[in-house]
Amino acid sequence: MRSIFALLFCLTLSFSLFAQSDNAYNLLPFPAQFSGKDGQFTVTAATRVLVATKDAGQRAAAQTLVTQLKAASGLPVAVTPTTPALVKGKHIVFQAHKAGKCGPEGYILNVSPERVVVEAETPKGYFYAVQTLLQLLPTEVFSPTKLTGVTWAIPACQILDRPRYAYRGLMLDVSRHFMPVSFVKRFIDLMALHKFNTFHWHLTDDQGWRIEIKKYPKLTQIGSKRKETVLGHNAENYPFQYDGKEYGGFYTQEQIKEVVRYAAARHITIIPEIEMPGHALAALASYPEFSCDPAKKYEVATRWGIFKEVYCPSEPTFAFLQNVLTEMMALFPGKYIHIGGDECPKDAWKASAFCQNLIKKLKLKDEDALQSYFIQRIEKFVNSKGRAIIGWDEILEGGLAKNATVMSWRGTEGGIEAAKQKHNVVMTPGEFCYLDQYQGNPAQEPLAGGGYLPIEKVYSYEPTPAELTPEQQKFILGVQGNVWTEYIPTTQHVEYMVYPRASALAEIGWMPKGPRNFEDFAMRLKEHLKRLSYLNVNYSKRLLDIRA
Ligand code: TNX
Repeated sequence: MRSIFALLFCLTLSFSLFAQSDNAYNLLPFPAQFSGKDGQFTVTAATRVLVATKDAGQRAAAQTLVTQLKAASGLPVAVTPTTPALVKGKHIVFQAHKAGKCGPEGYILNVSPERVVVEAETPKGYFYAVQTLLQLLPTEVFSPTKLTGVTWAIPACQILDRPRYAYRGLMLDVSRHFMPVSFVKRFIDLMALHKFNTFHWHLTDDQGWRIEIKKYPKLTQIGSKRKETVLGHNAENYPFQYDGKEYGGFYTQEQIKEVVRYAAARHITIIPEIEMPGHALAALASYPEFSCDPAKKYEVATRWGIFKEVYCPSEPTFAFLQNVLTEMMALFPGKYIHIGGDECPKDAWKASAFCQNLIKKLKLKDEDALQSYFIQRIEKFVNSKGRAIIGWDEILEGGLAKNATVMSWRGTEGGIEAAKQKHNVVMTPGEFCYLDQYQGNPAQEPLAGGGYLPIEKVYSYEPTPAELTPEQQKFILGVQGNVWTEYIPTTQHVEYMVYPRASALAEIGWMPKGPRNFEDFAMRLKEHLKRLSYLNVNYSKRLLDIRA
């Protein structure tokens, strides 16, 4: 039954592609339910965007639509707070949906030649409806400057849309290479266009601490800088050439607040990540007293990889981390704080008399159990402030903290195990979701992380493991793409690695599984890439080259 449905869907899709030259079938991500109708709604100088007087969510979303439409068309469209039902004429009308079909992120769109009606139950729903409307309009609507000779028409259609997963994320590593606020905002804008709702901000690592913490100024005075800029890499991908110039950067708390506000206006929650107990070298270079060997000399790392210098599970370290987390929680209002937890070598703990005594005193089995103790203490603290922790799948080792959410990156096994233990999971397996890997023939691509991940493979990913029972599958919150930046030194290069592979991931996170089909996606992507061109995105043209 399901396959007949999918077949009909594809047939309608391809037939309509021939029948229409508009954007009705170029939506990306594609909606849950879509039916094309005859005719179109044309935006003219007389068109108004009507919103309910008291609905701030409607007004904000409508303003997003109007701002972009006005910039590209020059038409005097404006948001008009009123009682929309009473206003006659060919207008775009926002109204509250009452029948409970939209849910927290969904919306309904009814476009006819007479009217465009936008319905939702939440500000987020209205916002996503607007993202869809912008994609239904001629692609030129994404032009930042006024264009003439375009008919600003929206193809008639009926859409009932809501996402498959509640969590749709992208992670950006700003430790290995620092990315300025202006770019982070642009990254967030592009996420919103794709209906992603979570930005995971990897703020600390061995190679740089990137967030101002007032109580510990050395974290940025020392930890945000490394003594050399990496210029090149050898065949094993290790840096071999340095320019001898200091490299660095960090965000002030004011800048962080600004980005949080910016993201919130685009319905994107930020999850900040502070790595512990490993990937801590930048912090230890600033405050060696939180290592197990304070007499040792620590320097912010200038090469990539995993380092043995990690936090010591001592009371002063916990006090330090709690103070850092307290400042962070004041900046980031979201539920989750990412505490890292990945790749923590245990050498320093094995060599430390303090750690060995602690293991005995706490009657722990080994160093893995000590890491688990570490994370559990941090979790208790974070939970006591009404927040929740999320960590890389190593936090399963030695016992999972009570309420932790697991990010499954070393394959899907960690996620499967966590779901079986009734813990929430975000799927981000390296094999499908690591956007630092090669997307084309390495001989023709800039140096990248190990692995080969063409867009076709990203698109083939199915985040919900079939081996889980329906009950266990509910713990799979969603999917995330990760942008590690060891080999990505510039913002232009980030865009090249991220798009259009993240467009594929956006569809995996949003669209129902049934009708998903790469050929169809690739066809819609062609027009979508024109949108990205208007936005000046430096996306990879590999797929276009292959299909030319
Ligand atoms: C593993 S994924 C890491 C990162 C690296 C990445 C490179 C994860 C939790 N840790 O520190 O940047 O591989 O692909």
